[in-house]
Amino acid sequence: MFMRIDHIGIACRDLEEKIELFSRTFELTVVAREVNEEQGVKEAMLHIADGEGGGSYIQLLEPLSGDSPVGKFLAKRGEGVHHVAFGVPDIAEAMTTIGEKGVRLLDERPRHGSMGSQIAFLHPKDVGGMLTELVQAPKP
Ligand code: MC0
Repeated sequence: MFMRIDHIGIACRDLEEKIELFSRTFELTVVAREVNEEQGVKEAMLHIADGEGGGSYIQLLEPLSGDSPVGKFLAKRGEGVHHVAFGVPDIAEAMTTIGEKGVRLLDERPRHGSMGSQIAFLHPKDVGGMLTELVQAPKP
């Protein structure tokens, strides 16, 4: 199964402040902004590089409410790395293959993600404490 790093998701209390910090520090550019009500986040994607199968990004995430996944994470752990997202060519196939290895899927079917992608999460307790996301980029 071919995988690449699609993005690293960072939990933030103030999205605009962290966009300014990451843009200034690493000279990255915001290429997309979105409010994803289903996931309970307001987010920005900062482009790092392009590679085989798609780009790689830093994803900054501000929660829409305290009881959303990122809101609960901030209350418990504070700001920082929230998840790592692997890009896969076929998300349904990746979910089946990984699920058969005994890793719990947090989504029964792919959901809507950043920039038109399809996404699904794996339970952090089954992946060494790392909340893991699978991403299938939209077809060009
Ligand atoms: C919770 N845990 C984590 C974690 N969040 N471990 C590592 N990284 C994280 N981000 C740990 C907790 O500390 C706890 O461990 C255990 O997992 C269960 O957590 P909980 O607090 O009891 O349960 P919940 O209700 O907070 O659920 C956690 C869970 C949830 C990961 C299942 O957040 C979830 O379903 N997340 C997937 C969706 C998501 O995160 N959406 C936001 C990004 P202990 O040892 O204390 O028991 S949306 C996104 O990123 C989209 C827009 C995109 O990329 O396109």
